[in-house]
Amino acid sequence: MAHPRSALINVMAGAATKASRKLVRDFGEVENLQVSRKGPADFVSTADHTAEKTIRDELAKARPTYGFVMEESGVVKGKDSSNTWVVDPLDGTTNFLHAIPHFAISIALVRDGAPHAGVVYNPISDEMFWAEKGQGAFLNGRRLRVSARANLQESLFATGIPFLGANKDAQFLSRLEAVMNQTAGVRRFGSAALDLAYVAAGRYEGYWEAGLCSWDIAAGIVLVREAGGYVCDIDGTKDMLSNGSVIAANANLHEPLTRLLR
Ligand code: 2AM
Ligand code: CA
Ligand code: CA
Ligand code: CA
Repeated sequence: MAHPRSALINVMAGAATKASRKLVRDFGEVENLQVSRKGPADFVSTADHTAEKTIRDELAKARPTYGFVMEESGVVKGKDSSNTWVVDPLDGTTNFLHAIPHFAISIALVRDGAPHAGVVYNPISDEMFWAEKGQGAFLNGRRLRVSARANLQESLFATGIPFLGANKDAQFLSRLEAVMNQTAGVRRFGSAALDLAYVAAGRYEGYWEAGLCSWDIAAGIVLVREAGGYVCDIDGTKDMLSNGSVIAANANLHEPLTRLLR
């Protein structure tokens, strides 16, 4: 039986679903979208902006006092300073613009500075991942657990490859080499939010990436933790949301992966 969603998750999942309808219609129709650049290879389209506006309107309607941190429109302070929505309306824009069906909407609620609830929705596969602190993690109503694998040699990992103009991760190649030489494989699918959701679902044993932003990871962090996994930052400096580097893995492999990466 599908696990029921809380009122909070209903608000978040409802906003993601509503925004996804136009994204799905625009998917594969790049010629109808206006695309611009925020950096040399950092593209944004009218689809990103439209999705963000829908999400913002839906969330504000349901929780008028909460603030926002949004990738495209920035920070909007709320009356309630302890609750902030952290929104990436389209994670995987490069995939979206290349008609690759691997992208997601990521919505998190950050409460008193810590990720409290997260929704990551891939509208093409119709996979709705959600989690709330203390309540577990779910995929379309089925409870999620991280994988139980304990050997690096049998395990599959994901990362993000820095792109033209990205925040430089000077150690990327040495970290990749360390992991690829010890494991069954490394994948790079291009959506940080889905990478974390896949760790929560036990598809990857782990994932790491540096140079990210809070909206890429806030929702996925809740998913991984509520599925029984661990998440920390790569450097050990604690605040992942502002630092933008993550190591996420199942409970068995988090420490071995961290050792390979540091
Ligand atoms: P975005 O699609 O929301 O911009 C990690 O790889 C993150 O980097 C992705 O989640 C993606 O989020 C962002 N990113 C921005 N430009 C990118 C590019 N050219 N290639 C890959 N990822 C990119
Ligand atoms: Ca972007
Ligand atoms: Ca993103
Ligand atoms: Ca985005």
